[in-house]
Amino acid sequence: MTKVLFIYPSMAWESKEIFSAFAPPMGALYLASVLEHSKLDVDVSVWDLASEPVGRKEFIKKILDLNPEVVCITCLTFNFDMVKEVCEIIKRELPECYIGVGGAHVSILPKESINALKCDSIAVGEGESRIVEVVRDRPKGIIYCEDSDFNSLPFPDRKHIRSIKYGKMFDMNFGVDCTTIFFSRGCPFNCAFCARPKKQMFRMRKVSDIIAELKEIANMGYDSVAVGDDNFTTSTGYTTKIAKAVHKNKLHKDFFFFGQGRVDRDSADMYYWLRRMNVVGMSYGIESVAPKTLEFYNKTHEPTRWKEKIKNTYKLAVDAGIIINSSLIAGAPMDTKETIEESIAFVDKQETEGITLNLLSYMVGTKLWDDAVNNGKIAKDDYWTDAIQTGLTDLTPEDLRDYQKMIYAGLGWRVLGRVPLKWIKAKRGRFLLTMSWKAKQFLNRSTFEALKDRSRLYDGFNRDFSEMKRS
Ligand code: B12
Ligand code: SF4
Repeated sequence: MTKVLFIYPSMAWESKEIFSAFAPPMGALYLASVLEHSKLDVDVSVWDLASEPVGRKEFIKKILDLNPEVVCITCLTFNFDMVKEVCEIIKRELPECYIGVGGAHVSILPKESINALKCDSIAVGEGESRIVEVVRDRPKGIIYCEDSDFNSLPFPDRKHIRSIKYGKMFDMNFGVDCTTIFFSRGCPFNCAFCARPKKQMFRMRKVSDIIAELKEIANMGYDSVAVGDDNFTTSTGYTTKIAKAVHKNKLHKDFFFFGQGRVDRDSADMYYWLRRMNVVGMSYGIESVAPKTLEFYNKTHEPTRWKEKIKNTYKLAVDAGIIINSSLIAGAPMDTKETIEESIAFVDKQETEGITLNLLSYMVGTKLWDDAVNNGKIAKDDYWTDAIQTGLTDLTPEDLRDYQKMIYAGLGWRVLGRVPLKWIKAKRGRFLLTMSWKAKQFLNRSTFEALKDRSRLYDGFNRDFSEMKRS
């Protein structure tokens, strides 16, 4: 029997991040399941180190105890340094062990990654079509994978991470036992800041498979499901079909659903069914309301109609009882204090419960990063930086701190304010109340100052902007 270990590394040893135990490592769970359904005789383990962080010593002890023959690691740009160290430790402690690495970062930079990581192979793209070969034949070098046929994949094997309570943020669980499901893969849009590998096509699944997977999830005892799709509402017809099927199969009684959506998908029929499906929370990538900034981000081909789209969609979401998070980005070269404040004020006025304001990242694989490298603003080997560091914005760290204080101040009460009395007695009402109470408690005891201590996440949430210097 071949011992295979999947590792999803965190950003640093022993680090609890804002998103520790937020979502399971779905890539590893899909690949584990493909191996378990194959003819190979395998003993599979999955370590989600982002959710259950370990120290170096503990990691070495654990891996020596397990003594795997094959280790498969998921590498993103933000955990690259950890992946490198994990590879070094394994090669030193278990020289015979084969190391395969996949994930968004190595798919974007395969050659550079294989040299830097000194692993045995790098998989470019979705690994399901090649994982059996990787474990059986242990090929060396770069392996190119086909986009997976979603309808022929076994369901991801959640038993490996069943003991972890996902759905946490800021190390705080909102009283849910959550897992992730994918209804689609890929995204048909092409935002200039988006760092996913570009070749993956948008693919949908058979609705009957989705229902079967949800039934499996219900039998495992989960009470909430986050839809992991890049955009849950990309195809309104398909999403409506899923929502109807969930309702017909009474699965809306088993779960709260969450997802990420686009505001240019404002179908009243879809939102009617999302309500019946029991979707309670949606996060929307708004980025900005300023047309020039939206153009720079290539967010929409109708930037002047973006505000109207936000209004329409938020009205539908509010009527459907959905909690809304608005995700904004600050730091485009044409952003001014006025445009950022206008964006915050605009979404606030549309009854959004949460606002996340991220400082614009420049990440390898994005158009923005390519342009900035070509213009000499970023070094070719600086794979992840931000607008302030590049000097491509007039914003200062102090401005960002002010905006974030402004945003966090209102969050808890906004949620509480939206719980309609008629829901208070229902399961849904209790959930919203718990969530709002916890958010309020959290905000009482930890101000922005404390947030940054709770996390090492390198983004607008918790960055200590006052320590940043402009280059
Ligand atoms: C869920 C999610 C999160 C969650 C949880 C992460 C988790 N546990 O998976 C949270 C909220 C924590 C998160 C945070 C961030 N995320 Co995120 N996230 C995602 C998202 C939407 C889904 C991940 C997923 O489950 N994918 C589905 C599985 C099936 O795909 P996969 O993991 O890529 O695995 C496949 C292949 O890569 C390959 N593979 C993977 N490993 C291996 C190993 C071997 C050996 C082989 C053969 C193949 C292989 O096969 C797998 C099966 O097909 C992706 C977008 C996406 N669609 O992937 C972004 C994504 C991974 N995130 C991204 C970013 C930038 C971030 C943030 C930095 C955003 C921010 N500014 O705050 C933060 C980082 C903070 C942190 N410390 O974690 C980028 C990463 C880009 C990059 N170049 O690395 C992505 C691609 C989004 C994007 N469009 O830009 N994220
Ligand atoms: S940011 Fe979201 S909508 Fe834009 S291309 Fe990336 S996944 Fe698609």
